[in-house]
Amino acid sequence: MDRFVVKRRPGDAGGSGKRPRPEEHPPGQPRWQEIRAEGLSCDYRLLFGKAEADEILQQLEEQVEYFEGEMTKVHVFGKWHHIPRKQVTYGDPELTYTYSGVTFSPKPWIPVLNRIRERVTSDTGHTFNFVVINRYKDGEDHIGEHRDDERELVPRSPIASVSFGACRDFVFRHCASRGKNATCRIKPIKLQLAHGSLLMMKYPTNVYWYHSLPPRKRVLAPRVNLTFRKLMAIAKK
Ligand SMILES: O=C(O)CCC(=O)C(=O)O
Repeated sequence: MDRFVVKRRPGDAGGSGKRPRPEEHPPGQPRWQEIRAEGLSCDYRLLFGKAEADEILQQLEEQVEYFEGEMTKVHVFGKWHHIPRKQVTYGDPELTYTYSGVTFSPKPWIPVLNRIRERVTSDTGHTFNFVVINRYKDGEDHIGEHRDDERELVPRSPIASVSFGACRDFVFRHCASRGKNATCRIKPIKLQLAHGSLLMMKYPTNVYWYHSLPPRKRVLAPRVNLTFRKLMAIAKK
């Protein structure tokens, strides 16, 4: 079994303590950290310097309008639950996204989201037509283990996850190593997603690995995460 491999310099992004910002990268050093394990392929980097990330977070806090009412519930194992965070989707008008029993229609793109989306595209070469935004008011807010494997996703397209605000743990768990019926013991992979960072989750990560953002009681500051996706328009039933 391949072990988790991160190609990075000691003390580089994702850990605690002082992290170098993108503009501080010495020439010749790779800007991307490659995260590899069996069936997992992700790349991580700081995308925005601190000043720009601060400015974008402020704009997101002022301009993003989160879902309310029925749209804040999900249907899991036959029961409706309030999600322990705020959520909203923005994107191209003809698209919808069905997640945990609820179909989400996107709000129209706003300039701050286009700014982030364009930066991701210019940095990675990938285009996106939809974004799911999650806001965690503090460390009590979280998202449970899941895979992003909805049928609307363009097959094999990557998901670009951009984070602002509090640095939070992000955990990958292999599907064969979950719960009582685990058939093997592949170690979970824990990352820390920093302010202004980009995590590219590439094929086949979401086939084999679940991910979550667990509660962290000691985190007091808010965090906003945007997962940019490439969706296909699905005919309505
Ligand atoms: O907040 C995060 O980093 C994770 C978000 C997530 O898992 C999702 O949008 O599917």
